[in-house]
Formats: sequence, C-alpha cells, structure tokens
Amino acid sequence: MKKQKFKSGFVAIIGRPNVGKSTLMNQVIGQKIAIMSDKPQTTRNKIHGVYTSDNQQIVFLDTPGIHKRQSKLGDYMNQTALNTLSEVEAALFLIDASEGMGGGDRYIAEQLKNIRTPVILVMNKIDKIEPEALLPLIEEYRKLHDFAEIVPVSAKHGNNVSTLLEQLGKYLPEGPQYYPDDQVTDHPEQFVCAELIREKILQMTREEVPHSIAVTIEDMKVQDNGVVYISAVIFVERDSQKGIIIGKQGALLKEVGKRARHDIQNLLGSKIFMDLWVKVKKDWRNQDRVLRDLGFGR
Ligand code: GDP
Ligand code: MG
Ligand code: K
Repeated sequence: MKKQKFKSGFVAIIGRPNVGKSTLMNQVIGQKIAIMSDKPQTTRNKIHGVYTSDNQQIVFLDTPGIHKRQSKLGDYMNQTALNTLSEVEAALFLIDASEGMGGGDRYIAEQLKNIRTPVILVMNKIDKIEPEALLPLIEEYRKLHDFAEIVPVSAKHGNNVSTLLEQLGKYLPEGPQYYPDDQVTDHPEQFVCAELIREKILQMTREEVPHSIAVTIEDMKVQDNGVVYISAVIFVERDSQKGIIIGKQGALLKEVGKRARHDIQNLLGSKIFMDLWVKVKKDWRNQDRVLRDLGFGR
C-alpha cells in the first residue's frame, strides 16, 4: 500500500491551570496517558503525550511555568517555556470558553508576542456555553494575538478534537516517526537505553561523527522467554556519517551493540536482544534542541 509522506513534529500545550490541558490529552491519546500526568512537574519540558496516526505523529510537550511567578526559578521556567515555544512546530493555547478571558490568558498572550511559532487558539469547554456566546468570545481573543487557527472544542466530550488534529497536521513538516505506534508516553528506561547506545557511539567514533546523532528506541518488550527485545534507531545527518557508524562490514555498529548490550543488561538485570539500525535524517539539527530537552541527541 502506498503511503503518503509521513509528517511529525513537536507541539507545545499552554494555558492556565484547569482549562483542560490534561483532559484534551486524554481525549487525543486515550486513557493510557494518565501515567504521565501524575508525574511531578520539573523545570524541564516533558512529553505530555504522543499521538500517532497513519500519516502523522505529534509529540505534545507540556511547557511548565508560562504563568506569572515572582522568583528566579519562575523566570527560568518561563524562559524554558519560551525557548520551547520558539522551537516547536506549533503551540496550542488552551482557554476555558465557559469562563471567558482572564488575566492569565492575557499574560500568556503577552509572552507570545515575540514568538513566530504558529499558535492555535483552542477554545475548550464549548459544551458549557450557548452557541451564540462563541462568536463574541472569538472576537475578543482575536485582539490578543494573531492566531494561526481558532478551534472550539470540548475536550471532555471529544467535540471537534479530530478537526483540531487535522488543523495541526498543516503545521507539521515531513519527518520520521519518533516513537512506536503504541507508545503514548515516555519511558525513562527507554531514554536510558538510548543514552547508553549514544554514549558508546561517541566513545568509538570521537570527532569523526559530530554530536548531532540521536538514538530512539522503537521497540522494547519482554519476550515469552524472558529476554528483553530492544529495537533502536540511530539517526544521523549525512550518508557519510552512516558509513562511519556502521563501519567496515558492520564492525563498528556490532561493537557498539556489544558494549551497549553489556551495560543495558546490567541495568535491566535481564538478558537482552538488540537490533540496531542507522538512518539518515536530514535537517536533524533543526530540532536538536527540543530533542535534547527530551533526552535525545545532545
Ligand atoms: P488542566 O489543569 O489544564 O490540565 O485541566 P484539566 O484537564 O485537569 O481539567 C480541569 C477541569 O475541567 C476538570 O474537571 C475537567 O473535567 C474539566 N474539563 C476539561 N475539559 C472540559 C470540557 O471540554 N468540558 C467540560 N464541561 N469540562 C471540562
Ligand atoms: Mg492538568
Ligand atoms: K498538566
């Protein structure tokens, strides 16, 4: 079957507390996401959820701290959030349509002033308002920012959420599938494995391979025989780097696999079987920073 070009990218979710960010993620991704939202907030960006369909994958990032705070840490967190916002493909700005505009919304809009990233205004909780109330509200919000799209939804009941995902697709570039189909949140052990593989490559290639490689774990599961199966992809920017990492008759990649397997076996305390693939992904560096924040690349 001929597939259309796959698109993927990162999307930040912003909005003051209780506007329905978690509810929206649950609606988009399903119940499984709950694991993620229970994690304590850190100053780092974290993955809120991963949505995968036949033709696109969207990695939703929670951006902590884009609200008023009076501390150094608050400033830092706001800066982190703003850095993220300028590097993602698009941002969803969620508001609570049943409450109307508040100071929190105005503050966020203020922060968006110097950012060129397309911002989609998501007017949530439309199930709680009269349809006539929507247009005046849209007009009011329009004055805050030049939104790329305005999409009214009910995250709780799922109304118009598919439209939102469609609209979002317009802002995603062609790109790889970063996560396997069934992965909806990040798993720390997968990141650690990816890091170990990356470390071995850097150890063995030195300056021949720039540090722009990234490793993603495509599959990780315990087989019936108790062996943990891991499939990992090493992304590089150029064909020449791919050659270096594979080495003569695959020798270097084999050694990377051997060393990484040793460490990962120690880490997991069980036998592992590992498949390593090398793929060229041009323009990798464009997303380098976002990925680094996620624990990929560097
Ligand atoms: P967050 O703080 O932005 O993550 O907000 P939550 O997702 O935790 O939602 C806050 C509250 O709003 C919860 O009680 C949700 O059930 C409720 N909520 C979220 N979306 C909707 C919606 O579309 N309609 C209605 N009626 N309630 C919603
Ligand atoms: Mg929440
Ligand atoms: K949250």
